[in-house]
Amino acid sequence: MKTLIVSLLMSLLMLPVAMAGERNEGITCIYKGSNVTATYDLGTNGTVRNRTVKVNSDGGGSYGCMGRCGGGCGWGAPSSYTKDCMDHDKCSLDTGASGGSGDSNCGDEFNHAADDWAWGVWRGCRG
Ligand SMILES: [Ca+2]
Repeated sequence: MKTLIVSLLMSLLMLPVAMAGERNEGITCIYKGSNVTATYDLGTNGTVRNRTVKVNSDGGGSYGCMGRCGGGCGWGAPSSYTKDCMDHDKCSLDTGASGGSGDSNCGDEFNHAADDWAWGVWRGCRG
């Protein structure tokens, strides 16, 4: 019985990991000019895409600074470059996302990037 309860608890703990098509990678710094693999999924648990993107490259339109947290290239305030922000930028660029956390494809990536946006500079991820 005890084994059953333990394995049940284990599977409950593993559930969020197993469900995540794309995961929150904490605040992982990325650096301008380097190539990183942007990962996102369609929907919130859909087909995962991996795409190589050069950090700070110009994706066109409002995606002039790929991997930078916050909208576009900003207005001069310090911002950070992180993996989760790159995932969200690439997702948004490829799927034409809008609406931040409410976007059907990139809302989950947006939420994963929120801590990066808030704390990335403080954590030393200024690119
Ligand atoms: Ca997604």
